[in-house]
Amino acid sequence: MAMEQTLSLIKPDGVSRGLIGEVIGRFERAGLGIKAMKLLQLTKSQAQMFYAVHRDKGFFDSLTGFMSSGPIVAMILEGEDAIARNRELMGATDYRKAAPGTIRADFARDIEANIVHGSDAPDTAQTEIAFFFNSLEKV
Ligand code: IDP
Ligand code: MG
Repeated sequence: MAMEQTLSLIKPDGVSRGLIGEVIGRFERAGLGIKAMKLLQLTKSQAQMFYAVHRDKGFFDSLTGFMSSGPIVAMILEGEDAIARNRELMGATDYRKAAPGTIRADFARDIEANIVHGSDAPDTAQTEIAFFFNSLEKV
């Protein structure tokens, strides 16, 4: 295990449904530290940049429309094995396959609007953190 940082997003559905505190509480109780945090709304083109890896997928236009449809919360989480532990707390992409007690199993009812994003590997964590935060915005 290594000390890691990862990017977490509470997606527009999580913010509009009043789940900011619920999601952050789960991270805090799991011992993940918050090293940066802000509320913002992506433009469609920023959402397209963030999700560029999915540009050839059939759901790309819908996904980036959804991700730019309202405010999101962006956070840097830090802890031992933070990337995998955040993904465990989130649950599988498809809420129907997410383990009981995970964020997506508990709250998502749509494969696209699934409450949270989390980086999936050290290299994507680094790129995604740099996409949202500059050095003055981190503790
Ligand atoms: P992840 O968020 O669990 O890492 P990815 O495969 O990276 O999942 O997909 C990014 C996001 O795209 C998902 O969180 C979800 O919002 C959306 N998405 C993934 N697969 C589908 C799909 O089959 N239909 C609609 N949206 C999808
Ligand atoms: Mg992903």
